Amino acid sequence: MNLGMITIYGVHRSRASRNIWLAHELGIPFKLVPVMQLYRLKEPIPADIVHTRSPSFLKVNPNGHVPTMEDDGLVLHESLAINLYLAKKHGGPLAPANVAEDGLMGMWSLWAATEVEPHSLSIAQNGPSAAAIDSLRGPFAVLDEALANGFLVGGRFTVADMNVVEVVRYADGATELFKAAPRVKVWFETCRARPAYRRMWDAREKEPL
Ligand SMILES: N[C@@H](CCC(=O)N[C@@H](CS)C(=O)NCC(=O)O)C(=O)O
Repeated sequence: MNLGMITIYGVHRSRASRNIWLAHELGIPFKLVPVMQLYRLKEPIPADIVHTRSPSFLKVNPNGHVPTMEDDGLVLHESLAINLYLAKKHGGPLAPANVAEDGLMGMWSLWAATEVEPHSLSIAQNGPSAAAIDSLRGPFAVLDEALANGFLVGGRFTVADMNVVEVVRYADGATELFKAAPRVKVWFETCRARPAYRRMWDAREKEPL
């Protein structure tokens, strides 16, 4: 098994944060190649800035999105899939212990991407609209119920929690959702208090807006 250094394309202020958090949790080295979201840049764009529509980056990810990860010739897009891959590759408590846990971790990751992210992203980008909050009441109730054992899978902190926390985070501004889901609130704070998360977040805060 190759355990060499992986490359992550993106910046801390992007969904690459999910992969950087996991790399810190796993204690694996990585090279971060800065690729900025095009929509964050003002014209004229300096020639030395690589962004999501730069021809050099489109060769790596024709979707024109970050993050992308490279590991010994394997190129993966999709932040949540990258996390599932890295967790499984490196094993340990963050990874599924068996096929059933693998199924659950995949389920929660897809649930976050489809049931939560469209609405939580709308809150992050446009503020907590009534429509976005209403759309998230159901998913937050489901999540609250699922957290009866403290974490989503196997009663321990895993990559499933990381993937869902990172998507729920976009709804952080909708405090009423967290008030109505006390287990979600505790779990969210517990996961974000982890040293690996703080390390990612501190670096993120240092990046220019
Ligand atoms: N589903 C993808 C979404 C990737 C995505 O939309 N990334 C944003 C940054 S967080 C991006 O690259 N936006 C720049 C653009 O669309 O030009 C994932 O989870 O990796």
